[in-house]
Amino acid sequence: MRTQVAIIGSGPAGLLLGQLLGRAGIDTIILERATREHVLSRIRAGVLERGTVRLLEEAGVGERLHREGLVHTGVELAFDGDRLRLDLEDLTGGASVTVYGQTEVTRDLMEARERAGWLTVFEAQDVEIHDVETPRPSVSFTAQDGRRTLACDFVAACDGFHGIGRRTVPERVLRCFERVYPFGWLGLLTDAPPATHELVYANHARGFALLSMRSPTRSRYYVQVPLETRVEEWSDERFFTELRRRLPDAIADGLPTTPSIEKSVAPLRSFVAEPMRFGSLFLAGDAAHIVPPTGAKGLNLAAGDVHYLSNGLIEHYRERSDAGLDRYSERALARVWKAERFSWWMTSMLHRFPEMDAFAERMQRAEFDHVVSVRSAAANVADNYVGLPF
Ligand code: FAS
Ligand code: PHB
Repeated sequence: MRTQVAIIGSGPAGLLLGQLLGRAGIDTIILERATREHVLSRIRAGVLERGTVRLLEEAGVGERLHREGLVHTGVELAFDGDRLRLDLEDLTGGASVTVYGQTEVTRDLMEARERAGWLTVFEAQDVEIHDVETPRPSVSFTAQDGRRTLACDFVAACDGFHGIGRRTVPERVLRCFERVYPFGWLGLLTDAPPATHELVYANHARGFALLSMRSPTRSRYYVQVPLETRVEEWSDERFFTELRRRLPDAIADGLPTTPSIEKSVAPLRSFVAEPMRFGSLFLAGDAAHIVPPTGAKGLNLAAGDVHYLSNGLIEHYRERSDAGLDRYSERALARVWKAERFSWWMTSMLHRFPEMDAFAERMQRAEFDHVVSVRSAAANVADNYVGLPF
C-alpha cells in the first residue's frame, strides 16, 4: 500500500485534514483503530469557533452545519447568583460561536470522505510508525486480512491523547507540560429544550455547572464532580437536583427534568507536548495537547493545527516548498499555549478547588467582578472565547 499522507485517527483532526488535503488533490489514507459506529457514538465538544466554521466550509461540509447549527452572539457567566451576559458580537466587533456537536462534525466529515471515495481503514490494530527520520517513512498495522505496511511521504498523528503518534517521538526530543485538575465533569445529554437560549457557565460554592445544548430540542448539562466519581452513583434525579442548586433561581426554576440519553464523567487536564513535528511525523489535535473543556477549545485547537498542517503539506506538493512544514510546530504551539492559558484561567475562575482558602475565594470573585466592570477585561474573554485568529 502507498499514499502521500498517512493519517492516524478518524476523529475531527484526522477527518478534517483528510478532507482539506483530498480537495487539494493530495492522496491520504486514514487508519482508525475503532469501528465507524464507535467513532460516531462519541459525545464530546459542542461549541465551534468562527475559524473552525470557516475551515469546515473550506472542507465542503458547511451545509448541515449552517442549517442546523445555532449561532450564539452571547454567553453568560454566573457567580453565586450574580449573572453577566458577555455580548460576544459587541465585544469582538461582530464575531460569534456556533453550537453544533462534535458528533455531527465527525459525521459530516466522515460522510464527505466516503462520498469522495477516499480510504479509511477502520479497526486497524497495532499501528506502528516507522522511519520518520528517513525519506521513506511508513506505517504498519493489522487489518482483517493480516499485517499490512503503508508507505508514505508524511505521517499525521491525529490519534488523540492515548494514541501512538506522540509515543513515537523519542524521549530525548519530546518535552511535555501537564496540569491535572482535582475534579472532573459529569455530563448529561437529554432530549428537552435548553433551559437557556445561550450557554451559562456557573461558579457556585457547591461547584461548577454548565448549561449547554445540541439543538432547540436537545440539552447538554455538566456539573463538577470529585475525580473518583462513578456515573452509576448519579441518578438523573440526583443530577438535576444538584444542577439546580448551582444555578441562579431564575434559571433553576425553568430547568426541565427529562430522562438522560447519555451520562459520562470526563477528567480535566491541561497538557502540551513539544515539538509537534519529528522528521516526517506531525502531531495534530489531542495527540499533542489537551485543554480542560471550560474554554470550549479542544476541538477548535485541533482545527487550528489542521489549518497550519494542511497549508504546509499543500505548499510542499504544489510549490515544492517546506517553509510551512518547517514552521508548523512553532505556529501551532503559539496558538495552543494561548488557548491553554484561557482554558486554565476559565477553569481556575469557575471551579471549586479542594482546600480553597478565603483569599482564593475572593480572588475568584475579583476575577468575575473585573470582567463585569472593565470592558477591556470582558473583551479579552470574548476574544478568546470566539477564537483567536489562525
Ligand atoms: P480524538 O481523540 O477525537 O480522535 C482520535 C482518533 O484516533 C479516535 O477516533 C481514536 O479511536 C483514534 N486512535 C487513537 N489511537 C489510535 C491508534 N493507535 N491507531 C489508530 N487510531 C487510533 N472539547 C471541547 O472543546 N469541548 C468539550 O466539551 C469536550 N468534551 C470532551 C469529553 C471527552 C470525554 C473527551 C475525551 C474529550 C472532550 N473534548 C472536548 C475534547 C475533544 O473534543 C477533542 O479536543 C477532540 O476530540 C480532538 O479531536 P482529535 O484530535 O481528532 O482526537
Ligand atoms: C458542550 O456543549 O459539550 C460544551 C460547551 C462548552 C464547553 C464545554 C462543553 O466549554
